Amino acid sequence: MSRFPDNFLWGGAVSAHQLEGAWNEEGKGVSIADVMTKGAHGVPREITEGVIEGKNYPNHEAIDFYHRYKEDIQLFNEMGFKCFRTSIAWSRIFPNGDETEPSEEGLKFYDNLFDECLKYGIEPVVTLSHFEMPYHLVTEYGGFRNRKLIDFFLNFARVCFERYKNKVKYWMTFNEINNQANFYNDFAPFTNSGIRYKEGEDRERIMYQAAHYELVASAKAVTIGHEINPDFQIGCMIAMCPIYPSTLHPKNMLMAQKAMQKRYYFTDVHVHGEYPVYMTKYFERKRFYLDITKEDLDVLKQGTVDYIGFSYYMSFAVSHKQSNEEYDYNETRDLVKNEYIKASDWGWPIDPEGLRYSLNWLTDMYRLPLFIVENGLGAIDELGADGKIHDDYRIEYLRAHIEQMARSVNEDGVDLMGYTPWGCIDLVSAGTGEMEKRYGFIYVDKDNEGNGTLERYRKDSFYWYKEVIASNGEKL
Ligand code: P53
Repeated sequence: MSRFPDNFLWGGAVSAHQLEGAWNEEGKGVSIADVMTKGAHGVPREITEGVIEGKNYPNHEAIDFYHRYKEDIQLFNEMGFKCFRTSIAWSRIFPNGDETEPSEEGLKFYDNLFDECLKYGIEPVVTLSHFEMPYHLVTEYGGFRNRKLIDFFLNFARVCFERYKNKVKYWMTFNEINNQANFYNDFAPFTNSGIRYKEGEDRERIMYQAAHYELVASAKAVTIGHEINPDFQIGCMIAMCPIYPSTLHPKNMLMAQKAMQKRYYFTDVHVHGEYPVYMTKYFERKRFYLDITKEDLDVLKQGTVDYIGFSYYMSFAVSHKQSNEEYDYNETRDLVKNEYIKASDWGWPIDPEGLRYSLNWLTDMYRLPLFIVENGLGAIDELGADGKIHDDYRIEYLRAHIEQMARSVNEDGVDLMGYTPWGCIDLVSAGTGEMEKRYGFIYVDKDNEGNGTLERYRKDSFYWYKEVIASNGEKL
């Protein structure tokens, strides 16, 4: 007996800005990903004021998927992909973000891309906003600080839904919308919301306001999408890192619960169409007088999602600090190392059971179908002289996670739609901008400095994953 449903969506995931390149071709505007330089583990990417000559912007060329997508999709087909998750670069469709008419060249590219997938029976799974809003919306409007962004996003969403309504069925609105719960870090507010903080600003209040506008934009997009095609399946997208208590001390248990609320209330709004009461209480206590209108609350109620898409890479652990009587969560301050599990070379804890825990937790909380739209191991790979890449560590990581997925489905009854491991072809890391933090089944010959032939090679994991798909998860 098969361990996954017959129609299980095996595939792989990427985002436009991390692989397409062609950053200024055929009318594309500058996006927020185009002004981020290369960093490294422990070295943040610099966010520059516009594109500055002489800096290393790895997303400008990325892996040149824009010109090589046919060859790459053929390789995905060779692995037997049932689906392919990518995003639509907002700045190809609306170069500045505030135009009224979309760019036909941009739309045409995604027509060709989706047609190429459908030719092989590969179902496109599309994220609308994946860390790549037009940069003009940052400089001119302050990103999602500004309510006007709701309408700009909706113009974009409407155009995509109309244009691809017969090609794309599975959609997601905002990628990892809850990353910005880590608002002390500059990366997440910028990539999620196009926010650059100024000295002395109340980072947290600004983040909650931006997230509110995004949640409204998302809900409205769900409603519009369902009007355009009632068969659309439109999901949210959450970065799922379950938060464990550091010890058995009840204060740590309570701290873990409060931390989970701060990272996952986003899901409550997406799924239930309203703010959980702990958040309204929190806003009151903090005196965050947010711009949340009666009409917004109706919009949220109307546009609840069809499924929960989420990424899973790791779990977190949290410890309560004596001084924190209110049990407020500060992701930069409160996370601690979990001594029971190992971490990747980039310090990401590796915790396969945490995936089963997450699948059960999300099911208990929300009772919706779940879709694991990212999972994987970022690692250094060695290209051998024989053109082979022996990435057994990656196989081991994925095998352990798929094993937990199978148990969740078969023993726990979790309703799981599919699995799309991240960076199915090597691409630019979002967090560090490195090429050499690789996730792929397909190796791309390019290094951190941008040197290489861009040639593609099948890794050992390529052949392994092909067998996993062919056996519907039996042969791990
Ligand atoms: P990279 C942080 C924590 C969890 C997921 O990440 C994250 C991040 C941001 O770095 O991002 C997601 O490339 C994201 C992808 C990203 C992938 O995880 O930093 O949706 O765009 O590439 C892996 O190793």
